[in-house]
Amino acid sequence: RKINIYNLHTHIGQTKAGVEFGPDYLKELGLIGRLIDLGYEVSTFDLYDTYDFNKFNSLITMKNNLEKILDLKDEALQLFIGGDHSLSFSSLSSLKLDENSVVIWLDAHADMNTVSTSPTGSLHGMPLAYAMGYGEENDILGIFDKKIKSDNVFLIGQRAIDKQERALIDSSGVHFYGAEIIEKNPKWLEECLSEISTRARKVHLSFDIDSLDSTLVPGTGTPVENGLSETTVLDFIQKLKDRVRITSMDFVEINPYLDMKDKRTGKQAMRIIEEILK
Ligand code: DIR
Ligand code: MN
Ligand code: MN
Ligand code: MN
Repeated sequence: RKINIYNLHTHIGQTKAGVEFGPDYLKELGLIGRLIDLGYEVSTFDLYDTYDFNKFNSLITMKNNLEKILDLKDEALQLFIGGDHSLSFSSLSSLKLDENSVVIWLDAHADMNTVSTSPTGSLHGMPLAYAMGYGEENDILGIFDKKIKSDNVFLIGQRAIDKQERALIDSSGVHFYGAEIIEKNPKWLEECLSEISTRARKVHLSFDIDSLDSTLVPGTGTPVENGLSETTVLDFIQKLKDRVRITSMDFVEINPYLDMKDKRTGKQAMRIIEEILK
């Protein structure tokens, strides 16, 4: 088994210092050793945001640099560790996902704003909209020469959605399993998994650590209450793996500067990533 780890030390997608050290934090918590124990042959690559004074240019530089090193030969699992969620502009566009790929967005947020709808201007709140072809042609939309079909997109765990994101969720046709649906409808999991597995055998999992409840992951830039439990996430992952193959994954928004007290978020992240990769 091979795994390529791309440590994308992004931070320009949001405002809090420290998230760019997420990959170093997981390394310190023993990630590489665990992967070797699990039988992986591990390659790692590191890329950093440029200080371009123009965030769009920095995004484009990251994407171009990733494309130069991304090794899509052989059957290696591609793991993109952040950094903030703006790294998905690079991962999703470089992977050249096609009609037969499903994208799962596990996140407290929908990340479906565009430059013109975003209330904050934060790029980490936008990658999914652009990946599906929303946004303006002359801005960062140019990053995606291939768009992802909204009917192949599954949002899971959301509970902090901006007004215009809500409208786009409804009009775009993405599959929506927000935190409230998960809590109230025990049938969500079976329904969601069968929808996923009828669409594709290969899955890109975009995992924002803030999908978990804020008490479990205080060390993230925008923690949100009423979130998913560890059991819900692990159960979903185990059953997902029974049905499809996770071929690529983003693992984002772990901020060690916000996790100094007891390393709770880092340890939680390690338990989840091990479960996904074992
Ligand atoms: C919010 C927050 N929807 C925004 N997004 C976050 O700024 O667009 N995404 N935190 O992870
Ligand atoms: Mn996110
Ligand atoms: Mn989020
Ligand atoms: Mn549909």
